Amino acid sequence: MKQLEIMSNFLHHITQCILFASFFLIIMALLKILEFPDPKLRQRASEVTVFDNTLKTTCEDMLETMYNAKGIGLAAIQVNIIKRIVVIDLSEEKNNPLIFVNPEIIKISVDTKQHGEGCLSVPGIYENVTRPDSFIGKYHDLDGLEHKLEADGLLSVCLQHEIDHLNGRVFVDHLSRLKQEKIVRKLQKEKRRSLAEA
Ligand code: GNR
Ligand code: NI
Repeated sequence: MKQLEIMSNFLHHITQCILFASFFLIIMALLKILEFPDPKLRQRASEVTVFDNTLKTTCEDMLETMYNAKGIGLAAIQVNIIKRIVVIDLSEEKNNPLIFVNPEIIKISVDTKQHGEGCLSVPGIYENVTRPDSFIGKYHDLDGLEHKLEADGLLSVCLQHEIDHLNGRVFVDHLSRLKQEKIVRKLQKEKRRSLAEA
């Protein structure tokens, strides 16, 4: 009898947990982030031509995924959506989501700048990358309207990093072969360690 009571209590708890979890699944979707050197990250993403509610939902899911992972930017290709969509939030309070559909660089500055970069698809790696200091570009918003853009500072760094993703490029491609090999080995070691723990 006592056993039956424990069992029923246990089932009650499990049911509550599932209800609780599904509540969150309804209001947000965390997407799985692909990790270097996954060949899926090497595809060229295709232009967005339809500006519908599916696109809006995709952007919301991407923002949730980016905030959850503590990133400042995310390209759709990183979550296995092969479309030219980028989300960014550079604000301290994480309350300024920016969405760039079909972002394009028109003109880069001659000046270059070195900046420390990390990537949600290359966890735990942080290296200096040299890129054009600023650029002029364009993008579409969620309604399909085209906007012009002059990016400098962190927005310039981050958008160039994201546009690289859309073209199948990852920030480690800008590093020396030796550094790239070291990074691959470090990530493999990290993966083996986490598999052994599980
Ligand atoms: O979270 C991120 N931080 C970051 C820091 C310096 C330069 C670029 C970035 S983007 C990165 C998130 C990411 O992987 N976007 O693709
Ligand atoms: Ni990245």
